[in-house]
Amino acid sequence: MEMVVDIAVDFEDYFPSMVRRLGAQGFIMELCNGFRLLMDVERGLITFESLKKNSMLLGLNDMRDDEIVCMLSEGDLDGDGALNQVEFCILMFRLSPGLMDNNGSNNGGT
Ligand SMILES: [Ca+2]
Repeated sequence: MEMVVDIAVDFEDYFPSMVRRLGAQGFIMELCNGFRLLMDVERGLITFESLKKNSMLLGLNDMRDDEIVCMLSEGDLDGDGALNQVEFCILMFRLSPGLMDNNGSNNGGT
């Protein structure tokens, strides 16, 4: 749990600014893009191997093996040991406490 919080600290800086820039819907699309970057292409799931291999793409290259295991077990809701797209998005939101609190008032305007 503490390790997950560690990872979340990085995301916390990053995600709220993304939400402000993209809006909630755009942010979810970014999450889906992130999922595709991290997933095992053949299985369509994020596995330990795919996460380890692809995490560098997202600048998470200092993630340790035990942090990856921790993140997977934290996000895995159906117990298959891997993250599907829904599980990944839910995990990302859970890792960003308060993220959606300021949603709705920043549409950018034209
Ligand atoms: Ca799962």
